[in-house]
Order: sequence, then structure tokens, then C-alpha cells
Amino acid sequence: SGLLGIQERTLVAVKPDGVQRRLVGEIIHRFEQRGFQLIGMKLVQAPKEVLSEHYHDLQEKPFYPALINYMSSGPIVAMVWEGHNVVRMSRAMVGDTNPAEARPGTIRGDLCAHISRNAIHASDSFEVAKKEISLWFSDQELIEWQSCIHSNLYNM
Ligand code: IDP
Ligand code: MG
Repeated sequence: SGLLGIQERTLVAVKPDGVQRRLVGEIIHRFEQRGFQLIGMKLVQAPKEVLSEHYHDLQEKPFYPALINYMSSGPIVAMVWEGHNVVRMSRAMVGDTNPAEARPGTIRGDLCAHISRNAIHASDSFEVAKKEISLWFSDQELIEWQSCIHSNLYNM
């Protein structure tokens, strides 16, 4: 439908510590309650090549090797969520990178204790979201489906 054309998508991932700590349901619940629509989801043991592409901007950082080990340490739940302004709104829901700075009410501000175990990833811009979605998902893994709550969420 024409309405799908004005929707935006983002990549969200529950990191290995979030999966281990049984936070997957809580995190999905928050995105569902906000009204975003789930378009793709899978449990993955992330390949090193995917992680090095995903975090290529951070290669020179001192914490980079530890970051790749952390992200390889267990399964990740990768998701694509759709909705108006979903990139900006999901970053606000996730909160500051450092849980010590993250506001209460955010996912990191409510559920996390340390910057090196911050439970969740969300794309930080529309352009980055496009790249990350195509890195983590094939086209066939993304499902377009009709929302029955659209007019109540958006008044259009
Ligand atoms: P973001 O996840 O909020 O977008 P980025 O700056 O893109 O934050 O960093 C990516 C990830 O790298 C963070 O979520 C965190 O897991 C890790 N990271 C960032 N800065 C540090 C640090 O100073 N120490 C340890 N890990 C870090
Ligand atoms: Mg980032």
C-alpha cells in the first residue's frame, strides 16, 4: 500500500549479554508497545565478518577486540522494526551508550550497568540503518505485512 512507502526501518539487536540475561522479551515488549512493527527477526551466532563490517567505524578503538569477543560470545537476536521516525525514536528508547549516563526509562538506563555490557544495538541514522539491515538480513527474511493499528497510531 502507499502507506508503507512513508515508513522507516531500523536494525535492533539484543546483544549476547541481553540474551543471556533473558531480556529479549522485555526489549521486544517495549518496541511492540510503542507501536513499531516487526518486519524481521532471528537468533544468530554472529559471524566475525558480519561483526567486523557492523563495527568497522570502531576498528581503531582500544576496546574493539573486546567488543568483537563480546559480540561473538553467544547468540544475538537481530530484528528489523518499522514505523514513522523509528530510527530516532528507537535510539531514544535505547538510551546513552554508557548505562551510567543513560536516563531512567530507557532500556540501558533501566536494565544495564556497564558500557561494555549494554544489552542492545540500534542503528544511529537512516543511512546506517539501510546498510545494517542489508548486512544482517536477506530480502526474503524481511516480511511486509499490513498493520491493523495504523490509523490509531498515526491518525492518517
Ligand atoms: P552505540 O551502541 O550506543 O551506538 P557506539 O559508540 O556505536 O555506541 O559503540 C558501539 C558499541 O561499542 C557500544 O554499544 C558498546 O557495546 C561498545 N563500546 C563503545 N564505547 C565503549 C567503551 O568505551 N568501552 C567498552 N565498550 C564500548
Ligand atoms: Mg553505534
